[in-house]
Amino acid sequence: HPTGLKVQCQQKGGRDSQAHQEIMTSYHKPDEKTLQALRDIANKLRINSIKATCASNSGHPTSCCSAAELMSVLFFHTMRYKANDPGNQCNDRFVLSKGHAAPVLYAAWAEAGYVKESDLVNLRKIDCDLEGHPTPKLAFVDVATGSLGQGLGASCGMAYTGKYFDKSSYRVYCMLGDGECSEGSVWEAMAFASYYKLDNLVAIMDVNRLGQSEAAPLKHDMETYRKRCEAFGWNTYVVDGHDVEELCKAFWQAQQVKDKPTCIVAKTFKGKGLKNIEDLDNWHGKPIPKDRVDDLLNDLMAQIQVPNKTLCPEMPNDDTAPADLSLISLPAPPAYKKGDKIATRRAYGVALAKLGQSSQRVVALDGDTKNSTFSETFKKAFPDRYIECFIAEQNMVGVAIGCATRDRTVAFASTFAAFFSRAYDQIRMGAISQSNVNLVGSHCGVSIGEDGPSQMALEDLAMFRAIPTCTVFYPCDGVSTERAVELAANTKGICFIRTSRPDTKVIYSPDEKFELGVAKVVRKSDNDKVTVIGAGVTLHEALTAADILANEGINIRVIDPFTIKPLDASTIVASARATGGRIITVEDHYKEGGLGEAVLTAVGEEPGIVVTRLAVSGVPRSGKPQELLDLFGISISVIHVVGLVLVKTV
Ligand SMILES: Cc1ncc(C[n+]2csc(CCOP(=O)(O)OP(=O)(O)O)c2C)c(N)n1
Ligand SMILES: *[C@@H]1O[C@H](CO)[C@@H](O)[C@H](O)[C@H]1NC(C)=O
Ligand SMILES: *[C@@H]1O[C@H](CO)[C@@H](O)[C@H](O)[C@H]1NC(C)=O
Repeated sequence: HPTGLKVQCQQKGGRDSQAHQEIMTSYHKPDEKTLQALRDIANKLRINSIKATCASNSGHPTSCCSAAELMSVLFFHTMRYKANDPGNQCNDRFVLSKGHAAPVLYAAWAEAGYVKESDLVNLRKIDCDLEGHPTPKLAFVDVATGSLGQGLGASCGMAYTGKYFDKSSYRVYCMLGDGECSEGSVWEAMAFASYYKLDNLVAIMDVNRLGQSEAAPLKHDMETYRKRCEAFGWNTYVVDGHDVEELCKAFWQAQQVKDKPTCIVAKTFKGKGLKNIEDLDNWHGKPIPKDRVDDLLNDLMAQIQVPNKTLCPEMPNDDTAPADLSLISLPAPPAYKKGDKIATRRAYGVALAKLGQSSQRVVALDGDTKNSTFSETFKKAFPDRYIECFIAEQNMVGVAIGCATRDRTVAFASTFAAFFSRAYDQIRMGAISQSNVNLVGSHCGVSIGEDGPSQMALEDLAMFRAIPTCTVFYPCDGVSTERAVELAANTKGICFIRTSRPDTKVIYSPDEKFELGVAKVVRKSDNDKVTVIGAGVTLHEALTAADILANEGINIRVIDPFTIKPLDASTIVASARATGGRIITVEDHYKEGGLGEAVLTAVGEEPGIVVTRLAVSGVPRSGKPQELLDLFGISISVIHVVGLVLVKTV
């Protein structure tokens, strides 16, 4: 809904219009009136950024001012988009990676007519979606930014999707700060973009010399920026970031370049246009003091030559159809028989390849572990829908989130579950971004065996449980894995699927139905003495322990939670009540934040239930999987003994 269309401007036709074709073949300098209008808009953006941050008495006006000409030229000369439909799939994308400059983004959308200009002063207020940093609560924001270093990875995902999946003409623009460029994730994305020849991607580095507490390391050393960008395979232009004509030309040139992404390295000044503030230390994140604001606003207004002139962005090509992501289901039920043995990681690959048959929009990513996670099964079936991200997990998660924006794809990114920990900031931001990305972590726990603790995920359940939008699947066999993958494809928010390395027995029949938050009671009698809750490999340990105990005349109940979040509290509580209030949890994860703590939370307000937790404690080591399960107290024998003790002590 266009909230603030102030001066209705008539947007012109798309890129393939005849007038535009002519422009495309050779560069024409914009006429002086247009250039002046772009300068004027830049100053209007400054004015509105200052007014908004003064009204909220917080925010980053000087970070906005360095980017004002860049934003003006991008939004009112270079980018093609429907100003009254910012989320349209045909539009060029813009990612403000330096998210703290949000006020200048909001001011640009006010200038474009989408945001009401009078709303800008509600910046950062509890009842206004113009938050301190951009989030997709706003239709013109695809990914949340503000944790620096993440915008370019997501932009790579959008550009990859535009070029290779949508095969459309929309382009992706990403603005970074120079301080931000110390983040390694920026350079992971730089390497990815050139490797995949993302010529529809433009990065803009706003090199205003300063960071937060001091200057950025390279200051205004533009040649070093150029060399770094070129070394990473980018077409690079070093420009004066306050010269609108130079910017128009550089962005135009970027559109002509084939097979390379372009980086515009813009030399700017922080606080540009603000007397006694411009290019000075100690102004990061500070609103303009009240006693100086009128003077500074007057200075800026005096620069504006044609106050009421608006420029209309050009319309995009209508060459991107909406994608249908509704109900993606397995083309056939799981093909496993009870008693078959298959690792859940291997079943993941089979499941994803099957889903790929159902929808062209299912895509997979991996970080050079595809023959361990079995995403290679999908790659073999659909090579064009597989993105190798190499060993750069932060970037892989960012790219996957980018691929999933605007509902263009259903993305599944896999690696060893342990290595998602280094992308935790991207995952956390993915929740703020309302991302529907699916993450699949193999090689969980000590049951991976010989490779040792560096490869074992023992924190991942805690990590993903803490993500507010996240569903956590922990399947135990081939059938439940296949259903987990199918459910994840259709579940909003972030989904995490935890898969295991060892082969495990298939315990469900192919027609078994699975739902989020619905546990399976897999072993039950009328006189069960204890409820044991296991998941993945430990569910199978629990089942064998149940057999042994049954031979000794003691029946126990065994529960497979299927999803750890949401957790089926009612089944757990009912089972505990039926088994004398006794629960044993057993998990291949550290004690903190895993299955046991999830169960404790579920029964926390229930009187008379006692939870005994078996989990990995301390740093593990190499060994055989079964030896490690024994050593860390999560194997059959330990469940057996603890079960006996609990029953005998009553
Ligand atoms: C990952 C991360 N670390 C630290 C911060 C805190 N922070 C916000 S802005 C900023 C300085 C950014 O400098 P630069 O990228 O040059 O942007 P500028 O404001 O100068 O345009 C810092 C350190 C953050 N937001 N994210
Ligand atoms: C033009 O802009 C000025 C200054 O912002 C404003 O006072 C005036 O009302 C505007 N005129 C029109 C016709 O919109
Ligand atoms: C993965 O593939 C490589 C190359 O074919 C091979 O050397 C390696 O052993 C494989 N790894 C696994 C875990 O299968």
